[in-house]
Amino acid sequence: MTTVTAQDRTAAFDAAVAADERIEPRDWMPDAYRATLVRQIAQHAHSEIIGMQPEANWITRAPSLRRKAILIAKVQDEAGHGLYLYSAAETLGTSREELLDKLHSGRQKYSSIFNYPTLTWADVGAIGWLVDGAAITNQVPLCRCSYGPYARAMVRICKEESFHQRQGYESLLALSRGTPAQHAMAQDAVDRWWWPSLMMFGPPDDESAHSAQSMEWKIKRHSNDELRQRFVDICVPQAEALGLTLPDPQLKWNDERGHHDFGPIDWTEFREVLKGNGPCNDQRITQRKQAHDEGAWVREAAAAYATKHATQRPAEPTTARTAPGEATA
Ligand code: FAQ
Repeated sequence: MTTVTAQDRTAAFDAAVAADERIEPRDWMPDAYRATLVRQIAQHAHSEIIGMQPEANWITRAPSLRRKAILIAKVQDEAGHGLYLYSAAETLGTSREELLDKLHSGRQKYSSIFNYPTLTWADVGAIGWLVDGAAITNQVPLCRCSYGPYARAMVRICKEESFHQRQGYESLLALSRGTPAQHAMAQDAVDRWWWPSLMMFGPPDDESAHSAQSMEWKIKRHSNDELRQRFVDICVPQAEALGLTLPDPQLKWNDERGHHDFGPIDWTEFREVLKGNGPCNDQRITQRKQAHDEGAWVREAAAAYATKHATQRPAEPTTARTAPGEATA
């Protein structure tokens, strides 16, 4: 019998990643790869569920039944994304309870973007256009992530995010083409959400602690700055079509680079938000913990129901099931 050494396992893992094969839950993987995935997937899952709050703030005040129905569906989609992602993290041996506990106690992060307030209805459109737009730019490459369950979750999430982005764009377009007051409201929302959206991509490459290793493992396929640049290039013509201005006087096409140049990002603000000093950090976590506590009875009931059905599983039917009125063979 041949003995598989740690070296053999590492070599097999490296070869699979190099060949663009997927790593699956039962495959051996380095501890640091597992830890990086749990960190990123958890942060992503937390972002989806905390991200429900700023938009849900407008459900009761949506300007029409159609807008309300769309917004409810969108917020519900974000909850679903969180659940796919917690499930992906579970395949790495980390329970949802543990991750939620880390979120509630501040030991794990969620995206900086959700610490900003939604002050007007136009913010819902700006979130759809810019925040979902940034999310898609970042997440489409994650569909090719080396870890199978994360990559597969991302395929479905990206389809839904893409719809979210379009609804945000359409909503902003309606405002931009509306009355002068509506146009001004759309412009004000874009002015406030533009820079925080650029921060979603993470710190600049030379300050990104995890990028190099995550790219080597093919968890991340592009660096933070590459994706940020891609997003800026996508948004400029879309802003023109919307009739809105991006709040950056230094934004201009650079023929030599084949990209838009843009002004400096306020990384001090980013770091402050990450430290918990953003406009809504306390509110988001307080509300999240309250929702978790108030939902305890639902989790208990669901667990009791699952236990009951696991112990009282009905015997397999011995004959084929037939629809009413259908003749049995
Ligand atoms: N906010 O070394 P890097 C959405 C942290 S989903 C907070 O560059 P990495 C859908 C980072 O964790 C939005 N923290 O890190 C939606 C690390 O800290 P740590 C979320 C940030 O992982 C739309 C440290 O800084 N999307 O919007 C942020 O290689 C509308 C050093 O950074 C994802 O999570 C930030 N912006 O790259 C929902 C996508 N940036 O862990 C509702 C998946 C960085 O050492 C409504 N995640 N940090 O303590 C990723 O692609 C990556 O994790 C990055 C960061 C790109 C976010």
